[in-house]
Amino acid sequence: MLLPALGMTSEIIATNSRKPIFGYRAMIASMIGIAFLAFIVWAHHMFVSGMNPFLGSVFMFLTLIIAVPSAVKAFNYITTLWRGNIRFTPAMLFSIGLVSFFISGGLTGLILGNSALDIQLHDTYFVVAHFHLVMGAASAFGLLAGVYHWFPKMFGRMMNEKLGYVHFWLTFVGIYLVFFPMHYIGIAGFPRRYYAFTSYDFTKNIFADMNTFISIAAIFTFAAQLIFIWNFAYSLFKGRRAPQNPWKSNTLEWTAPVEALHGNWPGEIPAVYRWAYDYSKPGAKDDFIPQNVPYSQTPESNLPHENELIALEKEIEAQNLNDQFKQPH
Ligand code: HEM
Ligand code: HEM
Ligand SMILES: [Cu+2]
Repeated sequence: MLLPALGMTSEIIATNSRKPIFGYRAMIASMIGIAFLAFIVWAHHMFVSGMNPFLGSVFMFLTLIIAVPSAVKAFNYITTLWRGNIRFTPAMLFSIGLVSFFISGGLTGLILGNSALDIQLHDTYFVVAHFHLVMGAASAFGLLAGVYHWFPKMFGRMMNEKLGYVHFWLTFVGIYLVFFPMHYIGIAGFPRRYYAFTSYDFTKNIFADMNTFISIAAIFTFAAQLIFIWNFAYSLFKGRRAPQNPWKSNTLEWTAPVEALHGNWPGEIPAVYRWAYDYSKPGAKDDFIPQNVPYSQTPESNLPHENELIALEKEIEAQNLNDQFKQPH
């Protein structure tokens, strides 16, 4: 659930920091690492199932290794922001929010991953807090960031920024108010999956206030989503017309017209000459160079090895590889 959200976040944070994503290769390796390790950690949900404690320690080890690629990603997001020329668009705020939830939810994953601690915490609200932050909140923020970022691409209109900011702050604060207190009641021993906490003596008085607080915060957070729904619906019909490339992004989707044409582009399919992260390149005229701009057009900012690629570009153009993709209209 989280990996697609992290992909969108990588794109949005780089674009709005006006910087290449920090550690591009490490980011990809971490994604693959997380995807792979995810297959061999399942028994961390079974520490108290009566399994052999030695097997538990093996799964504890495998589980805790996942913290390494996770931390690489978290640090690289922060390092991408570092000294960037940051644009706090609503999509950017939601992406940064995702990183915040990913860190706070991931840290409790480390705690739960220790079988000795999990014996105490399993089936308590500490777990509910953990997975809502890392799965519920972080993935939802990735989705929302994606909608704010690509809305102009999808519908040709801009969403209202001010409503986006209000929506972000209410949701961001709201989610922490809902899920953070769950850590405390979880550590205090409050169990999950009880349909009514008022029916048991050990939960009746001790945790009631905190639970009431969580419920109120949840209603408040849900209510804040109405702002988003309104903004979405209103902007769909009445939003300001979007410019071709509103976030000054490098990626190819922003070169296609808004109307969904057969084959997406009216004429030739654009060729990709460079990676997606030529933001704030030293010497360049603008702080972004879209991927369909050949190196031969940017002599002022090319690195030596990129200059060598110009010869290759000519070769490709000569062969006109685009021909085979040409669509009749
Ligand atoms: C640093 C990475 C993570 C670690 C070390 C970790 C570890 C754990 C552990 C040990 C548990 C079991 C707790 C228990 O039931 O006693 C757990 C529960 C859970 N985790 Fe994570 N987690 C991590 C990241 C994630 C991510 C990225 C997601 C989803 C996007 C996720 C979703 C869940 C869910 C849904 C549960 C509860 C399952 C259930 O019992 O209903 N976790 N986590
Ligand atoms: C404001 C939004 C949300 C609130 C207030 C909320 C609240 C809760 C609460 C209180 C529980 C625990 C029930 C119990 O153990 O007695 C729960 C369980 C759960 N929630 Fe959420 N949730 C929200 C959003 C989400 C989202 C977005 C996801 C997934 C992406 C999610 C996935 C789950 C899962 C997997 C469980 C465990 C169900 C089980 O115990 O079998 N929740 N939720
Ligand atoms: Cu798990």
